[in-house]
Amino acid sequence: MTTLQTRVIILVDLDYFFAQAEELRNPALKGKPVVVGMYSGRTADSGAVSTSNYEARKHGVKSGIPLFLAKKRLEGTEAVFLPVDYDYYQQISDKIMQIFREYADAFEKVGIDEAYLDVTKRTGGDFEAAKALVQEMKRAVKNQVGITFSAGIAPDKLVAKIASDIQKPDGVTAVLPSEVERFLAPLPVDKLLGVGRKTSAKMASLGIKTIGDLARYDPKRLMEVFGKTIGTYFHNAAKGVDNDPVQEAGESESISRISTLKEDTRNLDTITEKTDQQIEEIGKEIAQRGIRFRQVGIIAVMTDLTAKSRMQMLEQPTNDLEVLRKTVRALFEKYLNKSELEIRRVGIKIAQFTKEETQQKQLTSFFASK
Ligand code: TTP
Ligand code: MG
Repeated sequence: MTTLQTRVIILVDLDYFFAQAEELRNPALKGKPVVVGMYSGRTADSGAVSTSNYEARKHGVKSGIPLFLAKKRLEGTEAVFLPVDYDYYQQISDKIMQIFREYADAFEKVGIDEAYLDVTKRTGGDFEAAKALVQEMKRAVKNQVGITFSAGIAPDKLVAKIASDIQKPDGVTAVLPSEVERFLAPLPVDKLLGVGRKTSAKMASLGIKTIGDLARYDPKRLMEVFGKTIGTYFHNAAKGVDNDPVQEAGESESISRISTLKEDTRNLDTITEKTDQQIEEIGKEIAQRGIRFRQVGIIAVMTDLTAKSRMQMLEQPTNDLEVLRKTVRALFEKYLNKSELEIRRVGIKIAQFTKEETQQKQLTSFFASK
């Protein structure tokens, strides 16, 4: 019998990120309301709040409200207003994401301040171990960068994301597989990705207010109302079912090169002379695209035209071509020991890319971001 292993997924979300980053470089801001604004430039106060710290939120100042309104609500306080400094936040984010990556079997960044970690393997599927891991990550990020974050731990991405919002800032909320439906049931439907104002109004007209209402609603009827794809998604989502893997954007792609040798050979130097040329080309492409790779493969087409491939996973994503050269050589060496035939064509393939900037994926881009 095959039993599907329950996954352990963590969603990490940096607390009041832009504002916290500002507090980090200027600790004198701490304790005062801090508002980071996107100034449109038309008049001194036109524009909107990007984010605010928790002091400012006490006064009703939050993401999206107009700056003039924020000013009004914070009148008479020591509030500090700052313009968005995206490059600086990006630097802080990069450092933190690098730390998070080390704690994950699989890692997926979904925005400047958010990422999913699949920690199933390293926790042995144990949620207590995952909680301890989050505490360790919190200490590492606090000590090495000076920023706090909140986390949700759950059997899938959908529930982890909702859980991460429950205790903020600096919180952790774990939802065990057996607790998923009970956890979701009382929450309003608009907590689900893809349920915006229009959809929740539509659902309300069907008598669906909470995620529990949605879970109990006839799935056939949902499909009639919202279409098959989205109706099915809503039904599964309400039950907390989400099989989307944690996967870095672009991870499914690969880059490969293959070419014919001057003569059929079993000579390792002749072979690597060819693959070195291929590596040079591939090197240009990955530099251009700003990607790192974790998987290295070789391809050998033998004199009898059978094709063989061998693959190796590196410890960490890299863009180091010397590592690629060594790995390719080692793979061919090992392969030649196993095979009698001469090789006619050789190739290499790299995959499992990680990219510096992220694209929002599938569902996240399918539905306008919430
Ligand atoms: P969020 O994680 O939504 O918000 P936050 O990190 O500021 O606060 P929380 O503690 O609740 O997680 O967004 C991350 C960053 O994205 C945020 O710091 C600023 C930016 N942002 C905007 O520029 N405009 C917006 O409308 C929102 C919601 C966020
Ligand atoms: Mg955040």
